[in-house]
Amino acid sequence: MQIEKIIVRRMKMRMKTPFTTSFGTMIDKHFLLLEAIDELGNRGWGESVAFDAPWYTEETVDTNFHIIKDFLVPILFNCHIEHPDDVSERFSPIRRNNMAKAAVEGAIWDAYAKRNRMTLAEALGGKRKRIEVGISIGIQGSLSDLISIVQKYIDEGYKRIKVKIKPDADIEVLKQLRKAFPDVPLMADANSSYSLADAEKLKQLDSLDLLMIEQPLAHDDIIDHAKLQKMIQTPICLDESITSLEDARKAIEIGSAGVINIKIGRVGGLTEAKKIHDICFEHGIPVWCGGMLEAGVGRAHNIALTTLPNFILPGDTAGSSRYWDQDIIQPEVVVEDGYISVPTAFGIGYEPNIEMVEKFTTGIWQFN
Ligand code: OSB
Ligand code: MG
Repeated sequence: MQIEKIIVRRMKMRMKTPFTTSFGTMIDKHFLLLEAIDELGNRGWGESVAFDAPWYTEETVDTNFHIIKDFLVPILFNCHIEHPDDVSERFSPIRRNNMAKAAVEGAIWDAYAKRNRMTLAEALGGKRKRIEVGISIGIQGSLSDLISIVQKYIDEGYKRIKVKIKPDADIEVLKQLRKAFPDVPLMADANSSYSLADAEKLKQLDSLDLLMIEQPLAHDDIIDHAKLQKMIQTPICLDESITSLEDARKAIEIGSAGVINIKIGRVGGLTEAKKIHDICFEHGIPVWCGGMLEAGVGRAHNIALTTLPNFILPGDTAGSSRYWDQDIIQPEVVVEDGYISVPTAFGIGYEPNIEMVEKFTTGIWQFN
């Protein structure tokens, strides 16, 4: 396979409701949408998950654009690709910039699957026909707002509730939530807002029967997480800290995590995501697919990845209607009774809705 053309669009979509984490609030979602076209005319789609500011990782929409335009596209145009696994190999001389790499690699995986007349899930080796879905809920203004939002998503069928916490909105909120929903599978995501000095406070989580606590400590730490895991019963799930197979291997070896959240963008693409899935499987560490407030193309990639066998916990792969009045794919991603049916059309399995894509495009560049 030879990639002959790459189209990059800068997108801006208004979210249905703002999303608040321990870092701040997001109102509009800015991202890059990519198309990779091969010598036979197969078109693959990819979505960069970097945000417009570097608060989750160091990448942004604009750093992704720079890395794609000036480094990744030239590499691609100079190589023949037998299999999408070759792409991460070719990109390996470029340090980090994982979200930029993943966006390009994702478009190539889609083109490769279409070219070989299979679904992206099949191309990855996934077997599941439907996937279980949870929901991630941002920090709310009041406890009663939070409770009614949780109720709404339980009524929609979501299989697991994740809430964001931060040091001045944590244990008491979770206690009240547990009281209101005694049996619901519940977890909390701290997005790195604590340190080991908070261990005594975090121990209080153990009485709340949480599925896990996600990324309580620093975004680049695995050592303190291992120390904390020895002090608390609640399984620690790593998100920000795992950016590669090597990170996962080391974290498993020292006991930093009982669970790993895999995000395709954070780890540099589907090939690396699959490797992390596999090493976790070998070591009995369950994984689930995280989310980055994706539009439909990114969502489709997450769904395909989640068909692999060790994705045994519901992911943050909510339906299109979670964030969008209208998504950029058709059909939209629908959640029914807490499940998404894996699409059966070739490649990512959803068609970009060109009218919507154009509506949300703020810039377009073509490389060939
Ligand atoms: O930490 O998982 C996270 C959103 C933005 C940045 C980081 C995270 C999240 C979410 C939402 O939790 C996941 C989603 O619904 O896409
Ligand atoms: Mg997280």
